[in-house]
Amino acid sequence: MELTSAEYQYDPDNFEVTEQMLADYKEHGYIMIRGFLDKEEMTGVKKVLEESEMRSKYGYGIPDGTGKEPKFVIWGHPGNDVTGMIARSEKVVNTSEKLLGGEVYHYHAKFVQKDPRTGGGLLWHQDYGYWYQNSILFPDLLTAFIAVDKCEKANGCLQILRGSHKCGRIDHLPQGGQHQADLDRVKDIKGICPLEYVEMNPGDAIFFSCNLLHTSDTNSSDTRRWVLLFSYNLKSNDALRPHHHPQYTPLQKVPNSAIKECTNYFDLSGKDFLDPDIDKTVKAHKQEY
Ligand SMILES: O=C(O)CCC(=O)C(=O)O
Repeated sequence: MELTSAEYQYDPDNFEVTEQMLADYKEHGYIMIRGFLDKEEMTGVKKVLEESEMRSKYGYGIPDGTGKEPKFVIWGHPGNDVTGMIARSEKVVNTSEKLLGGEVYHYHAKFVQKDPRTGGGLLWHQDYGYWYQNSILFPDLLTAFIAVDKCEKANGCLQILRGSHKCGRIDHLPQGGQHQADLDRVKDIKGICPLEYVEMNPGDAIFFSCNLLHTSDTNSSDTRRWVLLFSYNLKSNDALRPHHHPQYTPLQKVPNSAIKECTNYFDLSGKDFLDPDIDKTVKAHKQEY
């Protein structure tokens, strides 16, 4: 895939957030880092997702209002399995700290599964559109969205409105089990902020602002689309009140090498999986995975 502006290639021997990356994040609301996780790292991630009890025990759908639903697993703390090492790795955490400008904590992580042909979509939204309800006062959060599978138009890749984070938080209304941004407003913003289909290879990562408008379509292809999202909040922006995601908890950072060294694929203790019944911001559909 060709690199465009706000896109970078990960170099394991020499990676740092540059002034240009910071400027791109500020201007466009995201930066894309191709090859952020390599094949060996992704093999460990896939082993957790494919072989542990995570999906069968903690997964549920969140309907998109069209009769379809993407499936989710959401957890509060990183834990010590391979996905936890990624969440705590210097490359993910330091990048988030540089982009947000201070110490961050792990707000929560998500696994999103869109099954071939049946997987539902994500409605247009800003993450801060609903995180706002959790007594978080400033939009000082971001998400590192990592492709587990190849993400293309046909299987419902991420779509963003470049630069839309600058509009500030816009109104959201419940739709299906999700929250949807005011579509008249989204239409107006689309006239100014270009729509981009964010096609990704496994291991690519996009770091995006919690006010960036984004969506993704249903999966109309024969291939699955799995992704991982790690969200971080500034310590200084801690939620004022306890809610269904963690408040400030110091992150135990690990060196990047810990991702490959980790052989824990099955002990998911310490992750604090979210029971969707206590999540006041979505309506989940519990089902057999
Ligand atoms: O999986 C996707 O395409 C987007 C996920 C997302 O936007 C979310 O979970 O808030």
